[in-house]
Amino acid sequence: MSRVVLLLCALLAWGGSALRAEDGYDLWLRYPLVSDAARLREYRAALTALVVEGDSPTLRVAADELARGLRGLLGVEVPRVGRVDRDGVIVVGTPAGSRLIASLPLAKELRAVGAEGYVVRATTVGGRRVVVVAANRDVGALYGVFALLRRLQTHGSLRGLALADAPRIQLRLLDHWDNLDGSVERGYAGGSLWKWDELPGTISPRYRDYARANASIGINGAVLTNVNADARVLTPAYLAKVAALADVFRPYGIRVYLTARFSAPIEIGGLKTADPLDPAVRAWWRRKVDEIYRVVPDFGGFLVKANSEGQPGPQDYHRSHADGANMLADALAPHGGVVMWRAFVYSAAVPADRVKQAYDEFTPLDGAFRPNVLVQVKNGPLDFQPREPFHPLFGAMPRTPLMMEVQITKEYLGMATHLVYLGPLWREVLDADTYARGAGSTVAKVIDGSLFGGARTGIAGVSNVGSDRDWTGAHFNQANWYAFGRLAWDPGLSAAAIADEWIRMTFTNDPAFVAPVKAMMLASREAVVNYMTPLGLAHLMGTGHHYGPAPWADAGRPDWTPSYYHRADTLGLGFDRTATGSNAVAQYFPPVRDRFANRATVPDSLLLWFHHVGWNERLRSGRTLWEELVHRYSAGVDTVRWMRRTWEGLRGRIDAQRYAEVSRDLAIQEREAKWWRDASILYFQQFSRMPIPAGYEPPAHTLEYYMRLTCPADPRRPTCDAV
Ligand code: GCV
Repeated sequence: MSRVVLLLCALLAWGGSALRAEDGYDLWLRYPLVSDAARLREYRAALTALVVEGDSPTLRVAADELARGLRGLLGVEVPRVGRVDRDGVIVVGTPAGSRLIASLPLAKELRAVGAEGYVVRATTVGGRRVVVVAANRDVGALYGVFALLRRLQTHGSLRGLALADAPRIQLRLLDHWDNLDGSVERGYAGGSLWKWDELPGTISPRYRDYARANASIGINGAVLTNVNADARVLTPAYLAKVAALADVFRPYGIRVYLTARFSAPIEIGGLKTADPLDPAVRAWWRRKVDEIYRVVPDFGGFLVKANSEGQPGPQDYHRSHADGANMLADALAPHGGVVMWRAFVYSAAVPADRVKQAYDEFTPLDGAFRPNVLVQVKNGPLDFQPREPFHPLFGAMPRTPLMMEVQITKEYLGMATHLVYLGPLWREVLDADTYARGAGSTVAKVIDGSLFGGARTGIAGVSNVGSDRDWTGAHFNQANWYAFGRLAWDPGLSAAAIADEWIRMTFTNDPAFVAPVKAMMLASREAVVNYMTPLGLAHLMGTGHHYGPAPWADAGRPDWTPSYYHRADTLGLGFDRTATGSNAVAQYFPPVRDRFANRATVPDSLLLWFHHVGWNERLRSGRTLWEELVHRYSAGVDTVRWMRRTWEGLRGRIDAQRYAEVSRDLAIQEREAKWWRDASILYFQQFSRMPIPAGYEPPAHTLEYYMRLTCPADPRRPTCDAV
């Protein structure tokens, strides 16, 4: 080894062992020197040089990423060479671009992984040991490179290396709720990443790092703008900015999409109407779409929120959602673009239970949409609550491709500061059995197309990324971005396996750190359910800002107020959604419907979602509803305390900066979990009129005190000292 390389190794090793401060910018792509000496030796022997045959922007970024990763992980510069001239060469490419890859017996495996998949395996070429990263398309090779790097980052063995994987869902998108003024709706990580005022002239290096992070987890699309859309993004000046972003993202396999404001033909087109059946409106959208494709040739399509929460839509002209979606779909079809039409619709004017409305509006339209329309459905029928049952539309529209939309940003789950790992929440929804075609008709099979055989599939996560240095406002929020991508790629992955990878890559492979942190992450979702909305309660937060508990709030639109949802009275608690109430339960297929409708079979976790339960009724635990409620609220706080203690025991195992920042956030979380517990218990106690059972910590203040508390100005870093 040359002296320069040795020096480099020494510097890198020192950097790794000294636990230098880290600010989180590098996400799970930190590539620190491998700390396990035996693994490091194995890797250095197995990975000695790099051959990339073929040339394209995607192959170039794949090669750059591999070189960068190996430089960090192995502490040596792995040279690019022209051929397999030694043991340990990594060969990257596609059969079309690389004669070497084409010569290997990989045809069958490559056929199985399709357009975006990859095959990574240890083999020999001309008697020399090599590692091949092969794919049918360049983007597959990029994904294969990230898979290989993941193996190294998690200190996995290379012996008998044989990875072959392909995404099960086609559209794997981040939906940014970013506004053109730089703000982010429900964003808790600073402002928008997109610097509209600087674009297209100035390209922030963060755009490329954002694309790298997304590609590393298989995300292949970004909807750049808020669903509460601004038509100006469709004007030439903004399209030039969009094109500049698309240029940065393209090598990483990421397409851009935009939100289409339905009234754009009026607002920026000078028309008098946006009626989707009006020929002039249809012609305007066709011209607009043609214009977009002239500047962004691989534009993905439109995401639309229509006739929902004040947004314009086809119903303004007495047309259906299908009429609106199909008009846009017709304009996009010649270019291969899609429309993602959201099913998040409900109206204050409609007296029906809000959670029933999307199903009622959309099921009659099944089969009425053009083939390039996907209907985008939130995971639950209400609105990204800590726990909801799965949305009854899943399984109920067999002739329409349904995408699932989840929220990565934690609007209702503690915003920036609370440590809540969302893997278990998403796993629960994906595993839910709709029974649409009998047992085993899971939500995952609806959205990956395997249940109804649909040609188009997709999943979208409302992004939690912003301009903060750590991207997501807090270190553990990065795990949710990561988990979303991994589950979008493979909706069968376990939440624990994803957490394991993420911890190892983001912090350390030290087992004394990985195991307890994984336990914290896996417990965190149930903790937030318990301290905010136990037993199937929902929507108990402050109106508008959605921060902190306010079960007492009853002013304004009924379906935006907690009292509409919890229905507490002196008899009991919960929303009767059975046949004696709103009958929302009838929207599920049997036997799910019967299971939820029957007080004896409904899971405790959804009890108060479907039933109004008497305060003295006994639950499975043997405790009465009132006792169980207090028990769950208290358990939520106890879990957070345990998380804090666990974290305190990990001091010194990671860098000081991230350790301290997580400690600070956990302190906030504990304070606020208590706030939720105490305010909620005191509020419900007015109805139960029962004392807090013995053995539980009494509330710190009176109900009046909590009702007077105002939301901190900055919910990202609350200074609600009074809590
Ligand atoms: C973008 C919830 C949020 C809104 C959001 C809406 C939606 O109501 O509070 O901020 O608007 O969902 O998903 O359209």
